[in-house]
Amino acid sequence: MQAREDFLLKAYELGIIKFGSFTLKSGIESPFYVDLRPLASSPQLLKTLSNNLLQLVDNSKLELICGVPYAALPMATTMSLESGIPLIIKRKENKGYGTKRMLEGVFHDGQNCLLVEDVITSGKSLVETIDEVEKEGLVVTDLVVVLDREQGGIQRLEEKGYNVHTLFTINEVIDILFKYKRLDEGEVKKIKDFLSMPPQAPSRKRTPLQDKEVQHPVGKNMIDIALRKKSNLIASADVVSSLELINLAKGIGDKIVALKLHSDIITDFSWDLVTELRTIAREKDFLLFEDRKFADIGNTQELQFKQGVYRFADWVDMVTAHPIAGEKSFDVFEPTGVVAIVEMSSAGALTDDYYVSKALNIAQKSADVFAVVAQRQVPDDLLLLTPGVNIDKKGDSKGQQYNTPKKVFSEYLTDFMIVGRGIYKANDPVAATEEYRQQGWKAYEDSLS
Ligand code: 6AU
Repeated sequence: MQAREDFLLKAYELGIIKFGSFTLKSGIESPFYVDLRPLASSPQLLKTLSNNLLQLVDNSKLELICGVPYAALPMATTMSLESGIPLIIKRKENKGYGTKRMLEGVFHDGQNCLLVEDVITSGKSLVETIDEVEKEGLVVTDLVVVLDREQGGIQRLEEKGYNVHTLFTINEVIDILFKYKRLDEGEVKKIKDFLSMPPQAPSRKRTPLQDKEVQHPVGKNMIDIALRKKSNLIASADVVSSLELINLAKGIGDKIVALKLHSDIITDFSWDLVTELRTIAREKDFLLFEDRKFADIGNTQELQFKQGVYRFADWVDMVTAHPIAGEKSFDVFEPTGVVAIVEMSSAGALTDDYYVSKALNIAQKSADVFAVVAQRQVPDDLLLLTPGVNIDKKGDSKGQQYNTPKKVFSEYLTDFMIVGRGIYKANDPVAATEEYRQQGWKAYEDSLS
């Protein structure tokens, strides 16, 4: 066996490439998913890889090495240690204080810097990185890349005059894995068919709410309310007293589809509150949505849902739950509708493409899940609920990230937006609710054509 093949098989055992069905950030369904970060867990493989990458270029002209964050950072560090060429570190974001530099380390204008990247797809993000490095006065002539997904990235960079050296192409990887029986013929065909077609984003056409194939009664009810009220707004009532909650529910109830609660933040939670909320919900025609984000094994979730102080099972129409504990953990909520959290809105959330694909698979298999919370287009048999929506703000100081109603309805094809502080912190929450209702419904209608 060649050294390259040996390296690849060992890396494969570490889990750097997975086969199945993965929804990428672009919305494209890919039969494989590559993540080279596990390589850092094997010092020996990392060293072998780094030496192989060094051999791809003429080291004599190189003065600096820089890895594109994050997967390539350990590779670049190892290459620096092995070759004696100094490392510089590129930030992902400007830290906003101090030196405000995008590059850290000792360097001066005109030095030649080798860029290291794990995977190249379209090459777009590498072009941006090169730009940032060049803006700091460095010269980039060469790049080394571990895996080329063969989707036009190399050509894009070569057209701009850069030399790109790659260790493997995805087709080579598939051939080697087939040769050593890690993949069967059917899998290879599926992947090669995918690779030979130009990558295509899924249909951007939205299914109107009345045509959605949602089976769950709570999901159907949500759609009916939305059409009756011309509203796709879920208000997140993250207030901490019963009085505030009741006043909010009475004031905005006729403009919303659901009132989302975090019962455990209400200091004076009581059964009187529950009774009053149910009465207002009936009068104003909205659903009660507990955002409990269950995340435990089925048995514990069942106790948390049916027992304790809140006894959600007795009074809420819908609840959120993480699919982290697997499909069976959802079996305890019936007849309450379940909204699976498959992707979070906050910066640095662990819900990457791989997690989202697996979470969507679980959500689609469960009869009790009728909707998901996510920041991307999802399969049409699920309703998409998107939080992180605010007309005036881009985010908060604790990681929340906001989009506008227009963006979530036109780009993610969201069915319902969730708005918290944009409403309950507004000077006039009733007027703010009306503004969000109008903007949300218009953005939805515009996205139908
Ligand atoms: O508009 P905000 O930022 O004031 O509030 C957003 C609401 C909060 C969060 O707990 C919730 O939406 N949320 C969720 C949900 C609904 O599950 C998931 C998520 O990824 N981000 C998020 O903000 O009550």
